[in-house]
Amino acid sequence: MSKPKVLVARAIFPEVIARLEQHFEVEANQNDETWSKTQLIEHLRDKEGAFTTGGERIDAELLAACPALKICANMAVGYNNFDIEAMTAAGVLATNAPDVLTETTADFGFALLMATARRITESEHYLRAGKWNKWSYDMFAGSDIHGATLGILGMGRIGQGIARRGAHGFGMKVIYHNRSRLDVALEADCKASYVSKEALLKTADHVVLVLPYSPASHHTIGAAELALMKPTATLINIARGGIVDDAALAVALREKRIAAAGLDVFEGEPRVHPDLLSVPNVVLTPHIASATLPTRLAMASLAADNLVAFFSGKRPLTPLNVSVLAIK
Ligand code: 8YV
Repeated sequence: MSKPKVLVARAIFPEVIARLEQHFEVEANQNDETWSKTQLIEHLRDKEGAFTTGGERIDAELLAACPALKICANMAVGYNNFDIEAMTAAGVLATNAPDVLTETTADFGFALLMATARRITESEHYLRAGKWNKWSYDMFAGSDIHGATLGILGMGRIGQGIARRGAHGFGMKVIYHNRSRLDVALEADCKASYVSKEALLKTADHVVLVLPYSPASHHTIGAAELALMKPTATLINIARGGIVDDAALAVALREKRIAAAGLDVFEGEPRVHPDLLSVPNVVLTPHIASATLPTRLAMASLAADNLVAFFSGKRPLTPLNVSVLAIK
């Protein structure tokens, strides 16, 4: 019997390709070519399965051009690259890669918070530029993490990981806002109190964004929300580009309406708003919150497991649109 054809849309671990080759006829983009949508469709047209990494848009137009497609396995917890409604209508299963990246991503969120609040990259640039001639009492004075109020917008698994680090490790007072309130036991575990979004923005010393992107969360933080924040506050975005209005944030940073920001994700990445590149009080990283090799391997392996399970007639581990499974 011939093996199902699967496309791996981006370069990934060779061992994961080797595993997929045991089960599938694999076309792998191991040269990591940048494909236009038309090129992606050309490569995917005859495939039954796709391994995507979060950057490939799977929508009605692509699905119509790829009638053999049955499953797209995303190597990412976020899946805003998937039009789930269109995939469900086309009978295409979507899977993501949750859990395996939670702690690594929470570590990074906390690292970015500390780098931002304590002005680590800004002061390093100063030192490297040879500008450090003498010590002064207020040189690169930042804001404290310990004992401060940490506001988390989006209290899923990663948000909870950041809350635990803040509350248990740094004695922070943790407040959060989420679509739904956590149950009492989880709130106690995270030592976190539920507040309105407005109260969170007004009272937090550090605001961390960890909510999923959807049209409803577009520009959750814009000029009006930035205006609610304390002038001494920091804003961290490890969620998705588009959740923050980057142009409005650059203005708020330049005018010191908030103290600093740390951004791992951007509107229209890998492009970065030029005004963000020219303000000093922002730490910028290229979407690396889940980037440790063991975690990236676990994410890729989970995406591969989903493909293998699906084509073996088993239930994939992390399906998103389960209704598709019922009609398969
Ligand atoms: C990924 C992420 O590295 O999992 C996610 O949602 O944002 C990152 O961990 C990125 O999406 C590329 O796969």
